[in-house]
Amino acid sequence: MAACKRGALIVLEGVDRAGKTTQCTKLVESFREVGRAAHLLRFPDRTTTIGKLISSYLENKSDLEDHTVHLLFSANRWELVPLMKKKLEEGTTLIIDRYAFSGVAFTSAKPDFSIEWCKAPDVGLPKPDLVLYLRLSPAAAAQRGEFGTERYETSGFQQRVEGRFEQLMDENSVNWQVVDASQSIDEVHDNIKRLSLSALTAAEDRPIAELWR
Ligand code: ADP
Ligand code: 2DT
Repeated sequence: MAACKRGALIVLEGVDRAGKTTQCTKLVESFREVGRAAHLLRFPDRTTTIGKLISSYLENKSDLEDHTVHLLFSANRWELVPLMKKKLEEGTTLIIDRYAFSGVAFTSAKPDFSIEWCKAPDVGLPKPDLVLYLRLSPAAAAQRGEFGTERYETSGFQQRVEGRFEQLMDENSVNWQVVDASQSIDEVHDNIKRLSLSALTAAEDRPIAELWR
């Protein structure tokens, strides 16, 4: 009997209001419409014990030392790895709203944090088969509404984060695809859907790889 084909691990990254959440939801629906199992995850997952500590920090209800919160964001991914592997091996594609790349981009945008230090705790996580970077200028993002009130939601910090994402994308060990997020929701979706279905075809007969290793 032929072994069951695995699902693909697809990550959406980008700055605030680039459309990640909108597109993740639409992508899961599209996979299901073509008969492929798909499941949506987001990081941070604020529902776990670790996720609640992170959520309180992001809402400015508590303070955490910068290295400590970075490691908590990473731990919040590691705690989901058994579930992620199980779903992928069952043939379910995972669509993930933010992953380790947000972890590195946000912490390394703080003073005195190197990209190298920031990557270390996430080395060995399940490696995405595709990372879609929704690129949007700060001016276009501003037209989509005001910043919220959470930590990191200021234009100066978001600009530094954007610079870090651009640096991370120079690495060719990760399958980055840049999508112009200034197009209409349907146009962005059509691009993302095409890239994602072809990533699934390429991934389904291959083992799950390890990130940054
Ligand atoms: P993110 O998860 O990246 O912060 P969201 O998906 O929550 O972004 O979208 C932020 C806001 O922008 C929402 O009000 C959403 O309806 C709107 N939006 C998303 N994509 C587009 C688009 N392509 N064009 C115009 N508005 C968009
Ligand atoms: P949203 O829930 O609105 O996406 O905001 N972040 C995220 C980090 O600093 N490190 C991480 O590892 C991850 C996944 C990005 C979550 C905020 O938390 C930041 C914005």
